Amino acid sequence: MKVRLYGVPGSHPARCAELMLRHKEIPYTRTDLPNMTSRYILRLMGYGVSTVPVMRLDGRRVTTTRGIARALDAARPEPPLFAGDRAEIERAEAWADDELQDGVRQLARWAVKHDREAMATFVDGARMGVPVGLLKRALPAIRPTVTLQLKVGDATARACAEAIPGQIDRVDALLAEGTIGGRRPNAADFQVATSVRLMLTFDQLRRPIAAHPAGEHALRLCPDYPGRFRAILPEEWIRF
Ligand SMILES: N[C@@H](CCC(=O)N[C@@H](CS)C(=O)NCC(=O)O)C(=O)O
Repeated sequence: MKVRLYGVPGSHPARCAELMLRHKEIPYTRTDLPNMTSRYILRLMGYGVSTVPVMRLDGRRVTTTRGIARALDAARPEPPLFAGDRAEIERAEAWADDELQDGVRQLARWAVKHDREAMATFVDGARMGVPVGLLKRALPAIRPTVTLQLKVGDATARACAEAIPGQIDRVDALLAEGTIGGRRPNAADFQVATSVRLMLTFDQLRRPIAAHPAGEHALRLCPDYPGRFRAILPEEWIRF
């Protein structure tokens, strides 16, 4: 099986796809496209979507984390990504994909604008065809172009931050009822864990989230993840 995965540096859904590939023990190569311009490149590559992850699987184009989960299960059924109550797993996966993933993405986009140091921390491990050290040296020139496209306002970011404690409670509930957190992780496990893992890159959220089963689950499934946001969130946005 020949797999090439495309992401962008720091992308939590791209990490979700990577974790599913590793879970299936499918060798792959990863390429990172530049953040905030990836959508134009994807169009030129013929993927017909504007978001990563996308994947080339034995010559076939596969898009989105949910599409990738199903394509991987079809290509290599063991270990399955939907073992057990498939409807419950798909419900949790859809919630995590639609709500959890995007809320923390919006907050991270706002935070990149407000923490000048953050961008450099998220390129650690990036596979863009240039050494990471060189990439970091180029960031002062690249940063203004990228941040210009980060259009998340304070009201949106605040709503996303305020939603996090409720989302963590919901992840705890999914763990308690056994939809996720079983012996063999499923597609919802990877979808949930990578979004919670991105939350854990915020200095102000790390400790309260790590105290929850949701935090322990994210760190267990996704121990290595780049990036750090310093204490740039207004305290009144943090509702733990
Ligand atoms: N929910 C989808 C979309 C993922 C998504 O939005 N990815 C972001 C990176 S984290 C992206 O590619 N954004 C590019 C853009 O919006 O231009 C999935 O899981 O595949």
